[in-house]
Amino acid sequence: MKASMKDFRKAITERILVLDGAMGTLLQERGLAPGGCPEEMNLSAPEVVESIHRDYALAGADILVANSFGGSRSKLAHYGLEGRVFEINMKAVEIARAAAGADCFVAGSIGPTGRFAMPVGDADFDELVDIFGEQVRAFAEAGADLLSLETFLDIRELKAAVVASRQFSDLPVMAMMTFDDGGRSVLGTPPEAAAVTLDGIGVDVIGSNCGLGVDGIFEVLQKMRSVTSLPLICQANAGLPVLVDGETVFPGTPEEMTAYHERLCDLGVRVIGGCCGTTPSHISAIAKALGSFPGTWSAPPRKGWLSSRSAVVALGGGAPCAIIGERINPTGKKGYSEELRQGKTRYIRAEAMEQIQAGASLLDVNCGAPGVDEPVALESAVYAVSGVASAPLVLDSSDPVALERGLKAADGKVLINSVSGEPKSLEMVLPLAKKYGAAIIGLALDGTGIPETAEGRLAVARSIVDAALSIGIAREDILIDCLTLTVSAEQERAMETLRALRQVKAELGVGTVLGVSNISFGLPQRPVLSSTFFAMALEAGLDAAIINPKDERMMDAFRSAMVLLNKDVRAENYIAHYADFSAVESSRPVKVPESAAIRDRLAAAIIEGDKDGIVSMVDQASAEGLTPMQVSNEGLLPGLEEIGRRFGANQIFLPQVMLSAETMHAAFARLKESFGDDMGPSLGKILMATVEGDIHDIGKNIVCTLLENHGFEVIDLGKNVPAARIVAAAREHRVDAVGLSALMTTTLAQMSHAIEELKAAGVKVFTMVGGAVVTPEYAETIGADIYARDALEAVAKVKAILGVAKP
Ligand code: THG
Repeated sequence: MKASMKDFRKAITERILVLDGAMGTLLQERGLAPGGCPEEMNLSAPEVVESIHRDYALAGADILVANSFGGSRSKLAHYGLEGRVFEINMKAVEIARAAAGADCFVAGSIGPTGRFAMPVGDADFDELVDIFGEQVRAFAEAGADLLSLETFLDIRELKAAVVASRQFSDLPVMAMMTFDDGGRSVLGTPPEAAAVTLDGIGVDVIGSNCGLGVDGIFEVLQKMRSVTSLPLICQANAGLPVLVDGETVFPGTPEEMTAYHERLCDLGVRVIGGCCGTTPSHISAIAKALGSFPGTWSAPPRKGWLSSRSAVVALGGGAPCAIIGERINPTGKKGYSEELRQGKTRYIRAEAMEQIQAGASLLDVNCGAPGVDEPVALESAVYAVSGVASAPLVLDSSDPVALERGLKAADGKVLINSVSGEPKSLEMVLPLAKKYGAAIIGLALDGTGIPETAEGRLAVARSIVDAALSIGIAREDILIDCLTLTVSAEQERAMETLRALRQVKAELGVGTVLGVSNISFGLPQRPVLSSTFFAMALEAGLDAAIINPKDERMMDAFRSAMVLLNKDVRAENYIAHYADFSAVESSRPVKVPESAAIRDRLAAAIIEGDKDGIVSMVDQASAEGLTPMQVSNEGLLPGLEEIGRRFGANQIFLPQVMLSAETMHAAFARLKESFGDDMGPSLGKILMATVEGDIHDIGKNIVCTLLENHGFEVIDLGKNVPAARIVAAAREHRVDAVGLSALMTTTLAQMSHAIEELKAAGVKVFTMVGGAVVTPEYAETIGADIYARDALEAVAKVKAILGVAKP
């Protein structure tokens, strides 16, 4: 093997490399017959191929891609050339090398085989690895510097190509998929899922080629960046093809290709080339434009993810706990065991769908039962589940042979469940995770069983983590199971599991998983106990839970804990699940189109809580000549009134009200920026305070926000405010009303005291009271003018009493 002097892996850390442009179209211009085999020209017309490489090298390319894209056995077979795979691919590298000189890298190019992988087609994973392996061996033998896997539509075929690249060489690998303008590959994979899968399997550079212009590829790469810290590659077409006089023309000019360079560089794109329709003049423009860009880039921190063909799920690193559906498991399920023995998958498919419906984000697949050929069963189970559910998979087996079959059948990045601390398990299972790009669950037990103490389990966990790291499995791809024991048998050890969990997270910095329901084995009403243990484990920081998602008690505990642990932002999932959903659905506005009147769009933005979108809408309204008063009264306020109506009808809840209020705030801030003091008069001045002795001010703050958003000027004295200060401030600021809040029965008296003091001092203002323990009767007793049940009622009643209800 001729090793190159240059190091591609190092080079991409130092500068952005230019890759060449299209090969096929130039070959046609220079003599390739219509319908001819492009790779055959490596043998019959090497000087033509070399001339194209030379033109790209002269244009400034750092990487020349060998003419081997269709050089696989299965592609060459169309031309009767399947016997010459080695020769054609070696020659491809040699020709490029001749043109490359000392400065350019040479990449062996691999494209799809043109066959479909099982179960859709008849290509077996091993067969695909074998086909790609022939090309890889030829490239390595001929001294290529790296491999370029391009234009893949099937993520699993691309995985096979990566496995072959690793198995038959140690060359750096760039892996690219092609996406259409709907944002997925033809076979259904979005950029995020492609990126997670390829990141997992350990390639050097990921990205996209073909299919889209540079604007489209930029969007694809942005999505990839949201889930990966790897360097990226961009190989766009020269725009989208158009038909001119019956011929396909790529209209993109060299200048258009470079318009995205700055954004690409910021994103961590380290290789930029061209695909269909690009020529040496495009590459020359790219090289010139890149000359002025900074060379270095620091990768963002890596995060834990799993993927399927069509979706990704975050794992660990602060993400909400992943729910792993446990029901595809023959334990205690006679029907499923029987189906496994008969090779049927009806139960599997039904449970896959039902568990997703119930809220599972991952699916555990376990096929181990007496009389079952586990490797065969696991493969067909993976195909069956992948066919009906988009959730990433958890392969539940301790048999390495079964695991490997499952790993070959899976489309995305799976979680292996599990490896233990026993040397034999580590030796057999960890290399599988590395080879097929899977994450792993490590069980905190070894040959001597489950250690009694948390410290003992931590020690086993540490040995698993060390072994995994040492063969190149990333820390984010390791979860440790501290093992749930049955509380009925060993009651004193339940808390030991949670103690171990906290230690593993703190000391090893890896994620954690538990088979939660084991805890309640042998006791009545198991879900009662299991769900409480689950809540405790979530508080301890559990990252993934193997549970029955169809058990409502378990999911109740989960959804509640996610709110309390501040992982369910604004309680959105909780509300979506538990609010009267039919009412919410029916009250949702028909989506307001872009073309709608700006007043309606402003209202809709308030209702939706579109904080980001509202600023430009306010600008548009101003540009259309609306005064701040009109923007507020005819756009924003009707939106807020609708929110109030829905809140009153229990169709939405406080988090959404607050989001709408924040949206309102953003709109007002923008109006103030543009109009300064020309905002029009305020509706009135309101003094707000939480009374002395009381330090609860959430409710009072919400009232302040909403009053402001409705056009009042608010003076907020804060919490724990003595009556004397309230009186002084009311007099000083000449306010129209004073709002007082108290949350505790013990501070109610202070409310009464403040109102008495205001009266005694002769300050003529309306008074309003509210807070959890305040009742309308109490308000009347102490002589308050307004009792408000909640913030929206406060606004409405203040407006009414000041006579500013509807301008
Ligand atoms: N850790 C890890 N993996 C695991 C476990 C673990 N995998 C298997 C198991 N434990 C988690 N999965 C299950 C699956 C089913 C049941 C419990 C855990 C179960 N089955 C009922 C029974 O046994 O009676 C059947 C009742 C039913 O129909 O649901 O409870 O700890 N890493």
